[in-house]
Amino acid sequence: MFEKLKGYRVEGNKVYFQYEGENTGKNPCEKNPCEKNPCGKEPCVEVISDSIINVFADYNGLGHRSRAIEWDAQKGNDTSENAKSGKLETVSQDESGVTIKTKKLTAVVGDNFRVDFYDNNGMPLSLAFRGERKERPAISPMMLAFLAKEGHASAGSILGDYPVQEVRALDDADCIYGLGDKTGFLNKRHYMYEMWNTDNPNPQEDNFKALYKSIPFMLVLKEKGAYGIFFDNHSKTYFDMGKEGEEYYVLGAEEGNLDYYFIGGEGLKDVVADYTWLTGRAPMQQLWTLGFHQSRWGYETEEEIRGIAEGMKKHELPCDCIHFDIDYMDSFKVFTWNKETYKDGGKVISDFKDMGIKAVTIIDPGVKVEKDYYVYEEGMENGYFAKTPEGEVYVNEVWPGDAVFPDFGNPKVRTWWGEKQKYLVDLGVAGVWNDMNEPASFRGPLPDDIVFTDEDMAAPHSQMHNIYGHNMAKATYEGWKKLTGKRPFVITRACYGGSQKYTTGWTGDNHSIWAHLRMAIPQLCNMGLSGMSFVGTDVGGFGSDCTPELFARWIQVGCFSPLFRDHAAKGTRMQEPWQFGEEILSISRKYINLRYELLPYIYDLMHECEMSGMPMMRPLVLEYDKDENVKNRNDEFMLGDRILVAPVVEQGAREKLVYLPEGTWYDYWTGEKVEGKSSFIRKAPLDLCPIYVKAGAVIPKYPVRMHVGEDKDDLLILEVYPGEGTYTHYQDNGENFDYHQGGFNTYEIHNHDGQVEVKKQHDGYRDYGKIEVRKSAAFEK
Ligand code: MIG
Repeated sequence: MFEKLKGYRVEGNKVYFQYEGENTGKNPCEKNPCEKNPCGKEPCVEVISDSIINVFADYNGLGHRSRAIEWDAQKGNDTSENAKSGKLETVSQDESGVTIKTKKLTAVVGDNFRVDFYDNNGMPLSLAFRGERKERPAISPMMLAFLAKEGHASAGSILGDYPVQEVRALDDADCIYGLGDKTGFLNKRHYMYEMWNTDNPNPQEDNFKALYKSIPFMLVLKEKGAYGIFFDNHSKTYFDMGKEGEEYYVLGAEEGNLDYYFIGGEGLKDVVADYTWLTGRAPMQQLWTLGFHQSRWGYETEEEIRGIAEGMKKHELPCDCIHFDIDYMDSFKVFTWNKETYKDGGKVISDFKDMGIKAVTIIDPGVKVEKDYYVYEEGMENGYFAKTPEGEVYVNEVWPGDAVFPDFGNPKVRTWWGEKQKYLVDLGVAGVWNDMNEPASFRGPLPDDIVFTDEDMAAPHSQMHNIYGHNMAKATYEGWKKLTGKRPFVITRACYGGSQKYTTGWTGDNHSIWAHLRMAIPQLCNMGLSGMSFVGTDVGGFGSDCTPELFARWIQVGCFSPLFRDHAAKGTRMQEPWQFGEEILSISRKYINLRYELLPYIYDLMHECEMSGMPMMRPLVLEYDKDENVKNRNDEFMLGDRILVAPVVEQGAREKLVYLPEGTWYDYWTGEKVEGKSSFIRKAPLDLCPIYVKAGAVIPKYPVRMHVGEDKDDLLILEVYPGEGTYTHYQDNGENFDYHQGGFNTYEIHNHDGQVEVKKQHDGYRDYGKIEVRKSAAFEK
């Protein structure tokens, strides 16, 4: 379509290009005929910051319609770096094309709208692919039909050539990370994925192409340098990460625009910082959200769920939250309470509150079709539900039976949905868990042409699907913020790039199988690299029956996952920590206690995430991206930059092969010193998860408590390790937005081999009752 480059013009930070053949060839927008700007006339390269460049071809004539980048919403949430904005420094043209320079990057735009990116030393970061694409052997229609008989439906997929596409070169050493919530391993190279929010309850395998969330963002770690590409097209997109051919990857879509952000950096951290600057950073949550959460689908009565709270106390298990799954609703109608089985909602919740336990309730999008049901009636009166192309309200089936789907892309619907939250707020609920918002449906998927609203215009389901959960979470977040003034706690199953501004997430319906415990590590780490820092898996596994050993090992991973929630499906083996006998109960207590000790450390990481975008839970490669040994490491992870966790994720294993990157480390349990860049075997009986702490570290801790609000003399413990180190500790009220107005303290802490100096840096909140320095076991060795 774009052939020979004819010319260009500069407008501020944008450069527009004129091509021969602009209006010829394949029309990428057959689905939505072009009006204003046919076939990407005058594609554009725009400098967003010194290290971010947008590449854009306006195929549908609608301009950028990003739902991930919302500069206004992003203001309050990232402070220091908001000032950063780039400038186009120079534009020049020679035979290779038009060269655009910023302070950090060079883009060269040539024929066929090929864009190459270099750092400012002339080192190529990412080049358009120029070779021949590989065609795989075609299969005859007859053979295809034959194969389909045994269920090989996807056999015979041939070369993926998409109306909207970008094909870029891969170097041999390149590793690919990110892509949000995907199955499989940390490094996504050689695999193929789709971005289409999908509820598929089958046990997820490495070869699944899509799960509930679509975050079309990839990071490429090169032998030297790193970059990211955010393909901001929220229709169904395809990410062939070197499956079709070894030397290139393909980003494709059937509709929407070619609209991607290139982020260049020296290392992965630069790319994560820039991506989260571009799409917004996960803000601080309330402190209690970092506590332990207990949940289950199928606590059928008020007595049963009360028994869970009592069980926590009886077994001396710290707990901050119990989740109310769909069982609490009247006939699965959202914003109602089942008075028969769950009695007086306000009473249970306030009794829980007296025990120091918060309630989070599930809310699905599907609204039951029922005359006189207020949510349905209000929505019908105002035209708030999605419609068929013929203008009828669209009905499909979900939990309540026939249900209709709120049109969350309409700002009025979001406001309404936000106001509906008052029902929960008034009951004393502390947060909302959004499920089924892919949206999922029982009578087949929603057809592509169901009509939704995209802010100020109608848009089909095919374009609104991937941002449905995002918009629902946004509505929920904004409603809670207005109603409570506190940091809204929203957990979502489906989302899109940028959703981290509004919501935390969990990975949906995993199973109680070892493969899924193993998968949890790369899955959560890649979500963190994709902006979603506050995430967790269902500890113990959702579907299938958990075993005592699996539970013990899973709680050891959950302990370090940002969202630490035990959850299981109706009909599976009971899965509270006391269901597996004394040994497993005491292992659970040990790790839940450890979690409560680590709260101030994890809280610091949550603050760091809001400031810099760095995820709380991280793959080793984020910290050590020059270390070949960690580029494909799936079975270890880090919590921040100084705690390394090497959990056992194999059934029967009582040893773990541990790798530590460069530097000096200390065994958390024994204090033993280990030099990094080495592998060794650590004994790991069932009650032991190998943990290593970096030399010079200061780890802020709290005394164990039964819930975060419990008074423990307001004591902060600074656990120190041999070596030299500095650390910044952050403290605020853990609840509202006062910290955006300076209501916080920071402490700069210097550790000189156990001699500790604490200096208050920012003084905007009350002091701790007491700060105590404790030397870790490493000093005794
Ligand atoms: O189709 O609300 O992923 O966590 O317990 C099942 C019942 C619907 C799916 C969620 C799961 C939740 C369950 N839900």
